[in-house]
Amino acid sequence: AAKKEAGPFVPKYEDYEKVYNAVAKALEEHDEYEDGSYGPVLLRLAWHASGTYDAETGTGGSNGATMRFAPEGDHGANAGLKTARDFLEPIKAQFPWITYSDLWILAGVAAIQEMQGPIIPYRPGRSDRDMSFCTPDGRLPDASKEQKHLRAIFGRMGFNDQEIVALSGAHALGRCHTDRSGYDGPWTFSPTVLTNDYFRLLLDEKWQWRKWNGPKQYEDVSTKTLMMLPTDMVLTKDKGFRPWVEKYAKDNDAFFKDFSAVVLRLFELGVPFTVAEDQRWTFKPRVSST
Ligand code: CCH
Repeated sequence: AAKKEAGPFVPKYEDYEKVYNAVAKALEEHDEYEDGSYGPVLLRLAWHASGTYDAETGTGGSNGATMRFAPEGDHGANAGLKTARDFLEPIKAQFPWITYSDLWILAGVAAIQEMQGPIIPYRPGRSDRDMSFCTPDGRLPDASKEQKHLRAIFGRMGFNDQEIVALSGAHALGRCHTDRSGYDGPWTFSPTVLTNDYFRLLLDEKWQWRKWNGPKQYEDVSTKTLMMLPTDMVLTKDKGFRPWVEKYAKDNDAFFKDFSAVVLRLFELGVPFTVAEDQRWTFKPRVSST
């Protein structure tokens, strides 16, 4: 009988699950970073990889992982994301069959879930592309701008007002860094746990312009330890945005449900999947939520 040839390696659910678990374990082990987790910066990497999508031309999005290359890696909006890419290098080395594009998004899913957020269904299918696929600068939002800009940037990806507000709830996580964006400080008191606190604080705290040498940002009047960007505050001022801020501030379950749905869409923009929509996978969080 002819010797059976080993065909090309076709990764299955169990293989991606191993990668998920490796990211989750690395998050747990490297609690020395900043507020105690690489989760926020990993989520930002997945968002900036995806948020370059342009629905009209079908360019950008998470397929390609073109942020590996200059010029895209050097775009101002991507300052500091090398930290997240470097964090994932050992995992890429351990599982060389996964593409950077699928890995960055899987790491974003793991970051959300391991920071006690909702389950984000996932499917693979992204391929890495060369630097000729780098997107032009200016596709990601500018924090100093107003509602017109937000609607132009997110509208280009295909998102409406409700989805813009739900996505912005990610700012419950992480912080701004003066050496990255120029802004400074966290939005909430628990920047490594996903909650609807961003919306609650937006409405419940009094905010004033911070007096400092940096770019224009808000600080909370009572503790002066939290911050909001001009684009964050716009969500409470605009008639189309505000009702959603109020809804999510009152209802964490509604926020989690809508956040999961919109992040799933964000992470899939522009990806030519061969796996059907009803074949998405979910991975079990390593952390137990409270
Ligand atoms: Fe954001 N974000 N973001 N953001 N963001 C920053 C940090 C994080 C804007 C600006 C900034 C989303 C939408 C917007 C995260 C997730 C999301 C920073 C500080 C700026 C500035 C960067 C620094 O200095 O390190 C603007 C403007 C918008 C839209 O209007 C969306 C959407 C998401 C995800 C769904 C996360 C997480 C962070 C924290 C990163 C960290 O390193 O802690």
